[in-house]
Amino acid sequence: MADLQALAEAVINGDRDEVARLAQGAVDEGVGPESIVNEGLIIGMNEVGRRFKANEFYVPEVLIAARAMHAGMDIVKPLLTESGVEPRGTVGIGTVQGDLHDIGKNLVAMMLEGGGYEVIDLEVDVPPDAFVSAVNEHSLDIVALSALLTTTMPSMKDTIDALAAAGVRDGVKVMVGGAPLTEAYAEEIGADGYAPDAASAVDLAGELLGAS
Ligand code: B1M
Repeated sequence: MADLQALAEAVINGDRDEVARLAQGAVDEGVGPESIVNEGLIIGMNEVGRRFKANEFYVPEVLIAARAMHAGMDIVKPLLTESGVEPRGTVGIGTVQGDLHDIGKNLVAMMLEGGGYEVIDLEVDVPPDAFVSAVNEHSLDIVALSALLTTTMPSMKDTIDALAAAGVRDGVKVMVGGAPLTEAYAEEIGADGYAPDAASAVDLAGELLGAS
């Protein structure tokens, strides 16, 4: 019988080989890909997020765990597509113009993927117009903006303004995050939501799209 708790623990321990072995074992036993993601990989990453928030884990452990989670996702992803499980939504994520920090953004992207969203990663130093193009090209449900510098936070507002100027603001939700951000700043620039960390970002995406 597939042990999804052990899979979650292997993610927490950052044991990439064990994650791959257990995920493949679960697939071979006929466990559905959604269960493998929701009851194994995500449970593990949620705990990693909790430990990071509580200063029990630091960045290297988080990245090693995220890499391990990806080893599981690599096995499960093709099956999710095959089984016709609809993504919960499409998210375009990027670090805003002028900002090259991508560790947190990558964690958020991975957690959203693990949470069942299709994620279009626009990478770093993304100008407002590139977010607008992505909304049109990929029919995004959510635009997710990350910033780590106080000097690049205004680029989030520029991006929201560019979405409005292009006439696409009403059709997408905008979520923002990054170490220097606050809920108050998110409100001030007209974002739809702010998440302080990667685990909360998944919850927020669900709330913004009206899912449970
Ligand atoms: Co830079 N850097 N950095 N840096 N760097 C900071 C951010 C800084 C606080 C360091 C300091 O001075 N104490 C400071 C910013 C000061 C400020 O603006 N107030 C700073 C500076 C000044 C700079 C440079 C200007 C330095 C220089 O060249 N003089 C320069 C800028 C380059 C540029 O971007 N144009 C620079 C460069 C770099 C490196 C390239 C060396 C490297 C980045 C490598 C990379 O990302 N590939 C780097 C790093 C690593 C850091 C620190 C040390 C760590 C950032 C990090 O990855 N944290 C950082 C100091 C610190 O934070 N202790 C610092 C771990 C990561 C998991 O957390 O990114 O916060 P974080 O993401 C979290 C949440 O914020 C949230 O979820 C994540 C996971 O829980 N989150 C979201 C993030 N995005 C989200 C989006 C969401 C929701 C949640 O929804 C869309």
